[in-house]
Amino acid sequence: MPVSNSDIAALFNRLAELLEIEGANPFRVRAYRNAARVIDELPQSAASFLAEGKDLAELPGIGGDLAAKIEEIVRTGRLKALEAVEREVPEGLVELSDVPGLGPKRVKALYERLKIRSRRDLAKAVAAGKLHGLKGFGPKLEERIGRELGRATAPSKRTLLSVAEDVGEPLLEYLKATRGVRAAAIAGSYRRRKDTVGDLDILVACDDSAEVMGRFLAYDGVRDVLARGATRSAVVLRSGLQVDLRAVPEESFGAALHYFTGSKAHNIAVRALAVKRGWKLNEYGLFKGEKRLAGQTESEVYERMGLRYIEPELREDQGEIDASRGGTLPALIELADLKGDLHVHTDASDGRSTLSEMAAAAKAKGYAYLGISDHSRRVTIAHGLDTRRLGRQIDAIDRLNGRLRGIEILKSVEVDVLDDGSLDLPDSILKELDYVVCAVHSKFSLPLRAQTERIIRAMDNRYVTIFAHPTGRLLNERPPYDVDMERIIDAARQRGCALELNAQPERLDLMDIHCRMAKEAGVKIALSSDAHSAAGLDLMRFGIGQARRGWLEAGDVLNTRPWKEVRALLRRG
Ligand code: DGT
Ligand code: CA
Ligand code: CA
Repeated sequence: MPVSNSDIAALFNRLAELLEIEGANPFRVRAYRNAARVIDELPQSAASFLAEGKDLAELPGIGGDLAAKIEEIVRTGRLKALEAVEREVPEGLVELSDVPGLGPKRVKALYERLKIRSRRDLAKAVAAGKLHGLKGFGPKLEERIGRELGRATAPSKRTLLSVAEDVGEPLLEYLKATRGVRAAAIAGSYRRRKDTVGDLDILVACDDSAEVMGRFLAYDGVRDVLARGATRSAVVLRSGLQVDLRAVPEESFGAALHYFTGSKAHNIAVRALAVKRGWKLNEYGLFKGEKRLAGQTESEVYERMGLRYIEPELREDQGEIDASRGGTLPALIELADLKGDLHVHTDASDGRSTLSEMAAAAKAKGYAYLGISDHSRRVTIAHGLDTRRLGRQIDAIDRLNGRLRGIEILKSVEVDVLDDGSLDLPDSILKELDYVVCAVHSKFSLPLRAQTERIIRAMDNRYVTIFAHPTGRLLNERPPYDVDMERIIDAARQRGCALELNAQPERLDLMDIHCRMAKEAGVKIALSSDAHSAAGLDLMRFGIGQARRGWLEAGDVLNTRPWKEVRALLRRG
């Protein structure tokens, strides 16, 4: 993987932060911060910039010294200057500057005046009242720091659902193959198809729990055993993911599955309904006094409670219980509803499969159409298409369609939204396409209003029909850019644009809550794999999970329809 611009920016920002803690010359600190911003906003990757023989020193704010450092990072992935400073600054200080309310300047003051060099030192000093009267630390700030320190330390990373699936499904199969196991399932956030999971909660119904527990602890992928018991054990797998296993009798499996699927908020709300009737609901069953009313299956539990079955993806206490009682639950979209995919790449840009390989794979999945949306020219790292190359692709698709039976290949592009909201390709070529996907790949740090208006301006183009991965987030890597989704949804509605739900496991963008907002506004969703290879078409299942969490039904999603109907919906006035 080439070093990305955001990697380079992160190294410079960290260097600036450490230098500031060290009390370095403020101009130097600012120069590195500036460089980070310039690189971050560069419309092209620094790596390709260099590969084209261009001189980085010509960029604003980048002198010869910075240019050499950028080149070092691109070549080696490292920055020696940063490593040198990292050796000088006590480790705890860096961690301290992550405490909300404490920037590098305050960390430096704490270190110099009170010899505070870790979160622990700081917690002690706060408790002892040593921050009183320290210049720059008023009572409000002191209170805030105390509060922040009381919280758990830096949030640990959650595991992507796709990674949890890779690790969890083989383990589940292994447990299912144990003698005496009647049923087994992964519950928790995994079953609710959340984009990330904190840990896996596996449930088994079995005759002999000791046998299952023994086999679980002996699993090849186990790194540490955290707890072992007759009906409950917990381990950490080599991937770092924690797994809790619970064994229950078969007659309680449904109640336990309901309990451990959660969410906690959903459980509490359902249990309150039981209590209202004078019943008791827990992981063993639904009881009236000593009498078991239900428990073997989840459906039975819901039914006995007077509720229609609630799909796991909806169980967040976001109105699903009232909808269940009132008979207004959505009929959630399923994978089999999809008739095509509207956003995939080929090896013309950064995909790894050819046009005809992608077409064959889509046909094998039973799709009636496949939309090719390769990158446009400005995304140089992805070898984006200019007008001439896109024109050639259009001809190639026409020829391919002449040969293919049973599937139609659609002509599209993932056109880059430029800094001012104009598009990276002229209308003269966009109008030759079946539809146009647009997306943001740069200037992630624009303020809320400017970013929102930039995107709305892109949607103003009459050929744009789908706005892809609308918030730009990359799970565990990059937060969403600042954008007013309410305004974006409203603008999409006015212009007859659709919003994409990108099924890539690290994107899942739109997020669930925004899917629901879009649905309520009557804005259609394009559920797209954004596949970069033939195998990538299968990532669609993660998008389906997110769509279901967003209460989407087949009718809310464009590509559950035949292409003719999609085309009619996308046609702009
Ligand atoms: P995660 O692991 O952070 O992604 O989220 P979950 O939802 O998997 O949560 P987890 O692993 O802590 O617990 C699994 C399920 O167990 C949770 O969804 C609901 C249930 N549960 C856990 N603690 C409680 C509780 O205190 N009360 C109730 N009613 N249910 C609980
Ligand atoms: Ca969990
Ligand atoms: Ca758990």
